[in-house]
This record gives sequence, structure tokens and C-alpha cells, in this order.
Amino acid sequence: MFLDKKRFKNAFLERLENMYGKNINESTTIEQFMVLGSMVKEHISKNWILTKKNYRERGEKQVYYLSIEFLLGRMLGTNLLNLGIREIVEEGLRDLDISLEKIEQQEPDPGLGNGGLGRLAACFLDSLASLHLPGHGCGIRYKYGLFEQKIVDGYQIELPDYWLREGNVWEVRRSDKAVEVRFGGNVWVEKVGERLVFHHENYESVLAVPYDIPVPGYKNKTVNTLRLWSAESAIKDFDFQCLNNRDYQKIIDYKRSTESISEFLYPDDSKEEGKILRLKQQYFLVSAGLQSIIRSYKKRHQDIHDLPNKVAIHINDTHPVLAIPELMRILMDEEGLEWDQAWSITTRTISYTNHTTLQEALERWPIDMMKTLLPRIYMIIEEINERFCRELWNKYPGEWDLIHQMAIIADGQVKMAHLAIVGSYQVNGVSKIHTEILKKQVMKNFYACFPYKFHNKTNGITHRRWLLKANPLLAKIISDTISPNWIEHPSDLNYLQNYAKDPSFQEQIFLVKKKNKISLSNYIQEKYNISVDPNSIFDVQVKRLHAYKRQLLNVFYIMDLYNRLKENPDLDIIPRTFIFGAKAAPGYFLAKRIIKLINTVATVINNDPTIHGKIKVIFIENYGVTLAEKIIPAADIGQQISTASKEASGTGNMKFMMNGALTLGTLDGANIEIKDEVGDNNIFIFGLTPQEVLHYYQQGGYRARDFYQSDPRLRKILDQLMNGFFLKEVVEFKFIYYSLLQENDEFFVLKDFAAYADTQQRIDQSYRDHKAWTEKSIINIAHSGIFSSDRTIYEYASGTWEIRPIFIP
Ligand code: T68
Repeated sequence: MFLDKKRFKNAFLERLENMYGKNINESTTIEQFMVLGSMVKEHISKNWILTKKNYRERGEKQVYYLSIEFLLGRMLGTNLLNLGIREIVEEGLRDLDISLEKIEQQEPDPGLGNGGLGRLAACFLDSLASLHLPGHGCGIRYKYGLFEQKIVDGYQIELPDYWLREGNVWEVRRSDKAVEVRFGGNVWVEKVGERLVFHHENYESVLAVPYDIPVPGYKNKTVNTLRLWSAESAIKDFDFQCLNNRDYQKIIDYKRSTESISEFLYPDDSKEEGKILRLKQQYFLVSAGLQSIIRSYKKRHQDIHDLPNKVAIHINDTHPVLAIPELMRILMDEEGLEWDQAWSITTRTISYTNHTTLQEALERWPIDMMKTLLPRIYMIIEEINERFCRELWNKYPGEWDLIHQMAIIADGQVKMAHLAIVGSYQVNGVSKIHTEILKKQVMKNFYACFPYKFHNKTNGITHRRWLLKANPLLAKIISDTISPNWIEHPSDLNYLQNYAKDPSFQEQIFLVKKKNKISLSNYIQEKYNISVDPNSIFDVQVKRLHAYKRQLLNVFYIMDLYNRLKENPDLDIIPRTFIFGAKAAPGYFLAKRIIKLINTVATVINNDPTIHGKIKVIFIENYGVTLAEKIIPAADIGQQISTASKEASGTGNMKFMMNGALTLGTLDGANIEIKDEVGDNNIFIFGLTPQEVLHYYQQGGYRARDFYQSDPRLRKILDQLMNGFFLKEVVEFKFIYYSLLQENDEFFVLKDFAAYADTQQRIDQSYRDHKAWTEKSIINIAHSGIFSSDRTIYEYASGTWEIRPIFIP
């Protein structure tokens, strides 16, 4: 049906009739989306079945990527691109007087993730399939994704994101593959001959039902699977009728409690809440995932001892770390293996990636909670801990403190990162500096014990979504210049280096950026009724709101610039449009005050005629994958200004450079590697180094108040927070003020301010020379190929999972 335009049109009209009993004029755009989606899914199905058959029959090793989040973004556009049918569809629809773009906008954006960690998982799926690699995702089908953000009077309001309202056209429910997951109850042990048999009783049974989503590779025949699990009660509907009232109530309660497990995504990206429902979600994912992995393994292979040669299981941060004790449970309690055999298999099957060194984000669960909810799993963790501590004792006799620090269970808590390191064969950091910080600081004791486990795999992004799809104008001029080979070999982008000084190519690049800026300006005009100048510098910071990401530094500079403009309206600056997008965790008070501050400053500045529109400040609400695809291609500057050592990698930085924006950043995460690629002249770096920051922390911080006293700009800005200059209700900003001056500015905002302001002024100077600027922009694009997730996945496939491509005939 996608062979040519004519066949496509006929098939489309016919299906519209079949599904909705309507002709083209009667149908709504959402109906058109559902029709097109179902056609595309059907088109994928053939190769999906073929891929599964090949994987089954060829018996080669496969990887399962376990993640509590997959931040997928819309799928129609990427599917059309990967299948190579976008043009036919676009033209066919145009004949019918329908815009493909409008149809695409009907698709809900599945926000099943918070930020970088979830988006990385989605990029990895695309790269696995595009590289012909047998790799599947395993996650949770949350009924509600990350909240929808509205800004009302400058404040963030959270609305539920019921993304499944119209159904999900991409998924297939697989009731036949449902499995049971058990919570609570008690465990008793029986000795049968030489063996101990564990009986789990009085548990609550939850049915895990998988929904499969196809993941097609780029113009190949591979179609991998993302399997998302939904929690349901294990009761059949007819049971309801024959029950008296009391039991009926019990059943309703049970139904509610089971279904709540996959109800919503936890909206905090940096703090562990220790909520029992979250622990339930984690075990639900892991138990359902592993049961299904083992079941499918046993269909293909005889010997369970061979598991590590045929299956790799990767855990995305510690959220799925219960995969370790769960695999032990299955191997011992269900497959009848001894501890040592099971442990050897487990620790050769599971690998782990760490995404943070923030203390508050390192997961710890109270022993009591875990024991009550997962009695058998807790027993296994206890045993792992005992054996590990015994080993430590042999290695470091008498060193109680050290052993206490490294234990998996200590101080009434289970330390999930310790369990992850001990129970896996590889621990990966997400950028060079992050891996070094893990080795030398945060996990240094573990590194001393298991130096061979620690590896770096710098993150990446799929250039297919983030360049080819998000920025078609740029993709086209790149293809016209160096041939479209870069799409399959992103390192070919390097050839653009030869055109960095070419005036005609520079001209094209400049024009494309301008067009993207105009298109974003139109969006801002329509949505917020604010006019922005496409000739101004588009200076963008879009990411989750967190104190360590330092949106505050950005807004302080804006306040300072405004103050200077007020003093001298003739101040010679290139007009600037500051663009923010950021969701704050609903319970994160400081972050929400910062959103209010940005919006307050924006309102004052945007409505002040005396500065002649030289600066504008825009807060784009509800930032997510879809908006990122619109905003990033229009950026001149991407701000990556986290306190050095705090951002494990960042992936926004890579998206910006790939779209020709220059980075304004600290020496943190992958910024360092970007700088090494593009050279010092093509990036704007400022501020403390990670070593300096860590050094200050060891000394107990620095004296923030000194900076308030010695820098008149800072004094003025901080005073303005408290004297009602921007907002009469000063109480709103007290909390920010005190976090800096009384709590001593944990993230060095004041300390880095001067360097940041200087660098912003360098940018202003630099932008005046359009040719030189565009040359820098081209150099950034040319060096972005290495940050394709294809490279990252290649490294994981060869260096961690040991999987090989399987070409589908
Ligand atoms: C991010 N982490 C890192 N966490 O902050 C970022 N956390 O530097 C890195 O580039 C990215 O991971 C990919 O490696 C997160 O996004 C979360 O979203 C998260 C979610 C739940 C709980 C804790």
C-alpha cells in the first residue's frame, strides 16, 4: 500500500471508510491520524514477524534494556522516515488536500520519562534497530505520563497527562504473554533431601500484561520490540457476580491496588522519594521482564547455564536493580540451581549504567519496606550482602568502617547502587569525566575492589530523530553537500569540515538557521502573543529545572543585562531572545520559585518599551520531546551551565551542536568531550572546573556572601529579589535569596557569575561577525557525528553485551 502514491491514496481512503464509515471531507484530523498510523503499523508487521522469527531460529545472543522510563516522543514521523515512505505519504496526502504535518500533530507525545535518562533509552532503541542489533526495550506502560505543565500567572501548574485517551495506535496487547507478579505474603523453607525449597504464601498476585510496540530500524528490515507492561488484577470479570457485598468491596480494593502500579510515572528526576508504590513499580517491571526473558530463552535453548552467552540484560540506572535478586530467585527457586551456579550466571548476564552522582538521587530503600513487600527477594539480597561482606573481610581484615561503607545493607537501608555494582559484570558511566568521578570519588572503594568492571560509554543521541527528522532543511543541505551517506554513517558529517569556510555553504547554513528561527518566532507569536526578532540571538536553555543545572545563573545575567540597559538605553548589544523550557518536580519548592522568577522577569522585560525590544525572555511551557524538536533547530546558543561535576553527561548539549548551535557551557559531563572535538574557538566555556568544585566541597564550600558584597551587579540583583523591583510579593523570592546567602550557594551561582557574564559578552561580540559565527556553527555540526547514539550502541554491543548484528534476509 506504500508502493506508490496512487496505491497509498486508495488504501488510505478505503481504510478511512472501513474504520470510521466516513469519506475524507467528513473525517477529523485525529481520525486521519489513526488511519495512517494503523496503515504504517500494518506495513511494519511483516518485518516485525520476520525479525522475531530470525531471532528465534538463529539462536544468537540478544540484549534486553530494562528501564523504568522510555521517553519516546511521537512515532509517526520517525516511523515514516525509517521505513522510507515519508515522501509517498506526504505527496499522496497533499493530493487529498491534507497536510501530513497537521496529522502528525494529532499524535499524543508519550511522556513516559522525566528527562535525559528516559530519552537515552529511546535513542538507544532506534540505534539498536538501525544497526541490525537484536535488542529490545522493557518498561512500564504508564497510564499517565509526566504531567502537562501550564504556566498560570508565572507559576507552574501540573495537569495529568492521559496520553492513552484515544488509544495507542502503535501497540499490540499480548494477553497470551501475561505473567504473574507476587507481592507481600510470607516465605517458609522446607528441606527436601539436600535441597532447601522456598514456599511463598499469602501473597498478592498481580497480572502483568505486555503491550508491544514495534521499533523499526532505518531503511532496513529489522523491527525490534519495546515491551511495556501494564498491571491488572488477576481476577476474571465473572467472579464479581457471585460475591456478597463484603467480598465485593475487597475485590474493588484489590483491583484498585493492582492497577495503581502502572498508573503514573513518578515525576522526580533527581530525588528518591522512598514511596512504596515506586518500589512496587520497580519490582513489577523487573519480575515481569525477567519471567518473559527466561521463558523466551527456554523456547530457544536447552541449557539454562548457557544464559550469559545468549542473553544480556542491561539495567538503566538502579531503578531495575532488583533484576539481580529476581534472576537469582528464578534460577534457584524455579530452575533448581545452587546458589553458586545461579550467582555465576547472574553476574555474567547483568550490566549496569550509572547516571548520577548526586547523593539525594542514589536509591536506598528501608529494610522493613522491602522485607514486607518482597520477602523472598529481601532474603536473597541479605544473602548476597553477607557473602559480599565476608569477601570484604577476607580482603580487608579488621577494616570495619570500610566494610560498613561498602555493605549493600547498612543503617537500616538497602543501597541499590552497591547491589548493582556487586551483582553485575560491568558498570558504565555516561561521559569520561563522570566515569572518572565514579572511579576516583563516589564509588572509589568499589573501583579498588573491581577495577575491571568500570568502563566509560559516553552517551549519544539518534541523529535520525534529532537532525534528519527535527531539522529537515539542515539535513537536506548537508545531504546535497556531502551526499546522504551521513544518515547511515554519522561520522561522515566530518566531511562538512571542508566546507566550513565555503561562503556559499555558510550562506545556506545561515539561511536555514534563519528559517528555523522564523518558524519558532511564529510559534511564540501564536502561542504567547509575544513578538520576537528572528535576527536576534536565540539563546536557549531547555532541560529539567534543577538547582544544579543553574537556570538561576542564566536569569541573573538577564537581570543584570536589563539593569545595564535601564541605566544606558543606548548600550550597544546584539538583540537577544532568551528562551527557557523546564518542568520542575511538583514537590521541588526552590525549582518552582525559579520558574516564577523567570516568568516575572520575562513579564517586566517584555513589556518595557524603554529597552526597545533589545531583549526578550520567553518561557515555553510544557517542554518535552515534541517541543525540543521545534526549539533546538532554531537555537544559536545552547546553554549547558551546570555546576561542574554535577551533570553526568547531558544529551541536550549534543542535540544543540548537531543542529549548529554553539555551546555556552561549563567543563562538565559531555561538554568536555564536545570541547575536545570542536576546539576551544568553537565553544564558549567558563567557570569552575570539576576539580575546583570538588575541592571546595571537601573544604565545606565557599563564602557566597563575599561575592554579594564585592560584586555590585550581584548585590543589585539579589537586592532586587527582596525589594519588590520585579514583583511586589517579595516573599516569593525569599527562598531563592536565602538558598544563596544563608545556605551558602551550594551550586556556586554567585562564584561563577562574573565568568559567565564575561562569556556572554564574548558571545555578543562574536555574533557580530556572521561569517565567523557560521563557520563555528558548521564546525560543530561536522564534529557531532561521534555523539550519535549509533556510536554509543556500537560500544555497548561490542564492549559490554557482546552481541552481533543479525541481518534479516
Ligand atoms: C540524566 N539523569 C543525567 N535522571 O542527569 C544526565 N532520575 O546528565 C544524563 O545525560 C542522562 O541521565 C542520560 O545519561 C536523568 O535523567 C532521571 O530522569 C531520573 C528519573 C528518575 C529517578 C532518577
